[in-house]
Amino acid sequence: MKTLWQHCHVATMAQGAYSIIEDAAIVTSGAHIEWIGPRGELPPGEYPAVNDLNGAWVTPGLIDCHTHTVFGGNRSGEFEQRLQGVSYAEIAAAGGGIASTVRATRAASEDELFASAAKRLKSLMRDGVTSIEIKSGYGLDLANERKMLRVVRRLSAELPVSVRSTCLAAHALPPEYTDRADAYIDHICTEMLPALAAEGLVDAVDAFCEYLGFSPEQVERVFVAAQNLGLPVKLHAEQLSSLHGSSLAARYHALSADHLEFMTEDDAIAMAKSGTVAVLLPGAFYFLRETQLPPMEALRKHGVKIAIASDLNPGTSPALSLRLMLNMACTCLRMTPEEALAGATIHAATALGMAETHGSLEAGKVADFVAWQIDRPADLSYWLGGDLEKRVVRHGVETSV
Ligand code: DI6
Ligand code: FE
Repeated sequence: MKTLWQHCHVATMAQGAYSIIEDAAIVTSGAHIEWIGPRGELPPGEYPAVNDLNGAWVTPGLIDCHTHTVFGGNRSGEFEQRLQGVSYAEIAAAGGGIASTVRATRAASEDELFASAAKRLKSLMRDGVTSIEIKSGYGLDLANERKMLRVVRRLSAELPVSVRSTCLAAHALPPEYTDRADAYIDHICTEMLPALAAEGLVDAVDAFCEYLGFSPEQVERVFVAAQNLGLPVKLHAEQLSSLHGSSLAARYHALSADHLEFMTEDDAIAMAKSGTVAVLLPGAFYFLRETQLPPMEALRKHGVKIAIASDLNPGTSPALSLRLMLNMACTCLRMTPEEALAGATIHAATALGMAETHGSLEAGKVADFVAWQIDRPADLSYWLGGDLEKRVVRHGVETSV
């Protein structure tokens, strides 16, 4: 059915800029945008349904392109301990840190993981998110990675949001493989990835390239295995040190390299050449009180597309609002509100390999958009969280969570 949406202004985000249409009209047909432009140029025709958007600013539905939404337990107790002076090393030695989330995730049933993840996902959705990426990586064995990825698929089936699943089995070394990282990588490449891919649970493959995680050589083996299965790759790179994981990601035409505080200009050049998106994660930057900024000028100079995501995870970014991340992108990473919004729409779509259909408001694309009762697009990165008045349309249909 054809629907007309009018009495609005639109920031289409085409080509990564606001690309504003004032006094706009949008015609949707089923799940797609059939026409979008100035209302005065609306093609004559029958519009069986007409929606008055009351002067709203319409943007593409927000896209959170890097999250770890599914996990057991949480680490607010460790947060409190750290602020009382207990060091991260002491917490880790007592079995805390990522190992505690792995234990809690393994102990949780699929239903329990679904219930807790759905609450977090709904919080992001109430903030205008219509597409999201969710990683595994707290199971670290076949059965538990499968359990996490099944929860990801179920979230997609049961909530009005498009979900991409990423297998992050190479996130940390499971206790069964202490001091045997290469053997764990073998297990990922020969057993886990082929099985999970065959079950249709994996849209992309990620790894944690860091001295605390896996070496570039180990990551490369995971990338080769992913490519043999026809799966695109992405990478956690240069978060804590410079191992040139982002250049490695570029060599494998990764969809994105993420974090990137310690990347070099040469890494930026390699990413620009391969079209690999730089996903910056201001929540983790803030929560870890990081002081090393990603090389913003090098990224801009070489034309690397920059996306912004929540990195929602229990250890380093317990972030339940993508709009708050836009604010942090501006205040902490010195981005402009326009760059930040492009980072959570069109460039986030590119980071998920879905920019053909999502991320900007153009004829032919999927009709996922948010009509915000705001004064101007910069409001989206100006307000610190809160619940902005809005209407959310997904696949051409108004939704609520
Ligand atoms: N980088 C991070 O910041 C998170 N994972 C990663 O690869 C941390 C995950 C955690 O601490 O639970
Ligand atoms: Fe992450």
